[in-house]
Amino acid sequence: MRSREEMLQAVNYDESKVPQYVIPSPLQKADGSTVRDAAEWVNFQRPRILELFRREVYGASLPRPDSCSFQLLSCKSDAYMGLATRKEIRLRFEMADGKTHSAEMLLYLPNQATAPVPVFLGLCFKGNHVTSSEKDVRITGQNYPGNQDLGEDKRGLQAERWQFPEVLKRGYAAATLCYHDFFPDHVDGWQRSALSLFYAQPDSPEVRAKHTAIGVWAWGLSRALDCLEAEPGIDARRVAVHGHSRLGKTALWAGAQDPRFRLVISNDSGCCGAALSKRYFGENLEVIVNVFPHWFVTSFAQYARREAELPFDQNFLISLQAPRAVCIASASEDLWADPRGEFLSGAYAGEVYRLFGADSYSPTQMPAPGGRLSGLVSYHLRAGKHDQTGEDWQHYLELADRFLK
Ligand code: GTR
Repeated sequence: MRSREEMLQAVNYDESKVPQYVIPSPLQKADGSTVRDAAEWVNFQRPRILELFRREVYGASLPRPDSCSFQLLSCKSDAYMGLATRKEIRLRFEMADGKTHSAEMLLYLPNQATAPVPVFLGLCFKGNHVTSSEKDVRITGQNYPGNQDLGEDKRGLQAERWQFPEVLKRGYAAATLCYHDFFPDHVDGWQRSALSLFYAQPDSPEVRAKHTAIGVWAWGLSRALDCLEAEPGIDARRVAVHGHSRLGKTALWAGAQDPRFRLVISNDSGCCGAALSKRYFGENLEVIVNVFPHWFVTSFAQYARREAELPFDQNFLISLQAPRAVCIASASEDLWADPRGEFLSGAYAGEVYRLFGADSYSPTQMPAPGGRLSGLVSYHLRAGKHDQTGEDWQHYLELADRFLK
């Protein structure tokens, strides 16, 4: 095995060194024939591709726990100077044998609403208190042992990434939970993860072969949606799921498994998110499976440095969102995430959208920095670095106005 330094030195940032590659078609069936229509896609091919990703990449889907309860921890009717009502809700999961696990949601509902509203749901990195500029949000994310990053002094640090006041003014609710609540993002996070509901030994080779952190985070998004369905102020048929970077990968996997998500947003999700693996540009499979082994089923490591042998690529993951709206966002300086590879997977998902009478953009239409392509499959390239900013949100809100209202 190569050392980490050798692996990082081998990372390719040169477009002229992208290998010749063939992008597999999600429409091609195992017998070599091609899916002909939307019914065959929905009933035959889509379930097979989902199963492929479960087995090869993100792990088995988890069921609902035996019971879930939603406990209101706080309610503030004049959040953001009267713009919103803020709720903090504990999601408590319980199994018949008594095992429990919980997570905490931060939810803002726009006060101007006269009817149930659509909602943006996303997991956050450092705790709910880091997403909001309000100083009295409960500190969450402490399920990540020893993380000094999650304290009082980090309040509001990533509020820019969430744009709550703007989202609320536009008539949307916004919800978040910390991803560590579901699976602490660490190679040894298994024991404290929600997998403990389902397994006596979550940290065993058998469980690692079958489940992943990304899978558990995606499960958490679906459980959060269960909670939003119980919330009278929310119209749970109009939900956007979004995520940045590793949580963008997670949003795509959540959208693939749970069709209740009507708009699926991937921000700078990169390798094993929206980016095509076979381009071997920026982060590659060798790096990602070695640095983040808990994100993938154990056997996925077999494709490290063997991207050409993958029987699928990430255009399949985008295709699993069809015919719902999907937005792929890149940042021009975020070469680690391969903006062109992220763009192309959306283009190559077009053949599945076409079965539904929709379409994507073409592979030749890559916009310059600052440009956007807006449709059922949409893409934008923000000028700048790996991040999620107000500019990204302008496109998300425009798409939500179109597809969720
Ligand atoms: C990086 C990782 C990326 C991306 C990113 C993030 O270290 O290599 O795939 O997930 O972290 O989540 O910020």
